[in-house]
Amino acid sequence: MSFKINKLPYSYDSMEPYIDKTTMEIHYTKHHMNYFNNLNKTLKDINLKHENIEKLLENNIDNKSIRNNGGGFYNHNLFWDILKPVNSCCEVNNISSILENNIKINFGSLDNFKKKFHEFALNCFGSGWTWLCLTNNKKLEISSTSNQDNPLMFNINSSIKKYPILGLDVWEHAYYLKYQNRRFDYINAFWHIVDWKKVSNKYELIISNL
Ligand code: MN3
Repeated sequence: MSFKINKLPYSYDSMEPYIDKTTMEIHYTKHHMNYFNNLNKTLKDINLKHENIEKLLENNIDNKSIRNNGGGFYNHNLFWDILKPVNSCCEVNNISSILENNIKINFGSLDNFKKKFHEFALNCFGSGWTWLCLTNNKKLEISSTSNQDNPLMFNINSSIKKYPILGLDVWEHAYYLKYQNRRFDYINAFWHIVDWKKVSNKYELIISNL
């Protein structure tokens, strides 16, 4: 059984001016597609059956191709999912009070959370991702991972399990055409296109299963 790829639910130019059309198009049709194809090829080659992408990543960290390509496939799916087109209506994209309350408990305020997340994203050395995760003890944690790793991959060896609800791609391919070396500006731009409703839905789904 192979994974299916979702079409982007918006056009490549719908994140303008925060993420440019060419970057979105190359990012989705080349980078994401490559991870997707390589993941399915690997699963076919080793004849591996799997339940879902999360379990696959949690249980196969020692397989380099699953780690890199499965990670890339999962990470980008999450990233596309939590972005909203610039011209979409604002109120439907609002954060839920239940998530905002937990952010206040863990970070003091939504603004403080964004500042702290920004620091992590800026200081993520080389290529990687910065995450907001819900933990199995119902806390919210910010972390960064290298390459196409994500926090799910480290759950199996940890008593604290982390489940991503928000992720930012800080590989240069995600921003270089428009921002060149200015990752700082790219991170600031990101907040304009986060779909907080989607992030809230992920939060609520995960917490209801803890
Ligand atoms: Mn990417």
